[in-house]
Amino acid sequence: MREKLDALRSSALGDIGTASCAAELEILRVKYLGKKGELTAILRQMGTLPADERPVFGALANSVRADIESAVASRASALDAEALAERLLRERLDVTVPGARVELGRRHPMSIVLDETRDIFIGMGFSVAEGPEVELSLYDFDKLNIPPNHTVREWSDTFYITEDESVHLRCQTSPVQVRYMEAHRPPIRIISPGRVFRRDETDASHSPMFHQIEGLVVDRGITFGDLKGTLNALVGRIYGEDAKTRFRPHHFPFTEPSCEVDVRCVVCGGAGCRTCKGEGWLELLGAGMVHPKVLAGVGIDPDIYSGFAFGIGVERMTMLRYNIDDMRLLYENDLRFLSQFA
Ligand code: 2NM
Repeated sequence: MREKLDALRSSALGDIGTASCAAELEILRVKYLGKKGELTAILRQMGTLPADERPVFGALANSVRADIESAVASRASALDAEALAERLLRERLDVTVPGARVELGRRHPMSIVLDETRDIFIGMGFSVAEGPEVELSLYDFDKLNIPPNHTVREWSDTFYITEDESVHLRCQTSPVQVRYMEAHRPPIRIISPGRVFRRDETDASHSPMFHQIEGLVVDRGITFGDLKGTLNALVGRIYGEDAKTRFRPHHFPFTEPSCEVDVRCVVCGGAGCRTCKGEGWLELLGAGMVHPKVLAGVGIDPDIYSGFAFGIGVERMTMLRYNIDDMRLLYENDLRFLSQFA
């Protein structure tokens, strides 16, 4: 019996010491200490011993049990420690690896020019008005003193919303100003930025959709001098205080008198080059004193009030500002182009 117990102890301790995982260890524990295990089997034979030998073997059996139990416990904690060490190694994080860079977007060059222009006019006391892109020809033409058969009505061709041609995509943002004048009494100082649509083929300087900023001032005693002062202030802020302007007589149905405003060529300084086609001047915008018929049409008495208005192409202003030679660049969303503007 003693030999059996000693052999059991040494084989159990050997097996347990090399158990490679918790599951294997549990199988060994059951094998040696379980109800149907080897130690139990030996203890069952105790009954065959003489009564005086039983306590000695009982004590020995208990110490074998205790040794196996403590071997199981220490192997279990050794396996836990190994598993933890292995997991820490596997899940190790290198906190010094640089993070993924988040690319910041930037403003489109037209947004830069538009934001700046908006700030300049807000600084002069203007507010910003907006209106629908789908417009009545009543507001885009009739109330602007553009008669039924005027050629500029062809701008709206192919952009009709209704077959009778009374609703179309607006050709200018002037209808916003007409609507504003109908809803507000002078003094009026607004700009109306927005998308406009015209029957034009796409090329380096045309697009069937482009952007305008129109402006309108109506009050008692507004003169052409106010128009010149306001537009010179704008040009000075956008193109530099040494930029020169030229006001040329022109015709618009909705203003009288009307003019076009040129800025001295930003590329050659007036000497004549490819950009200004040898002229020394670049056409920038159209303007004029609001026609008395337009004022009367919105219920503002032209004998008491006068006003000036102007219209600028945002694409054109942006191209002159940054010396961009093809308008299509502004629509293509090519980051090699767009990332050049701060
Ligand atoms: C331009 C040129 C000149 C203009 C006129 C008006 C209104 F509504 F007051 F009659 N709004 N915008 C105007 C005047 C627009 O664009 C080249």
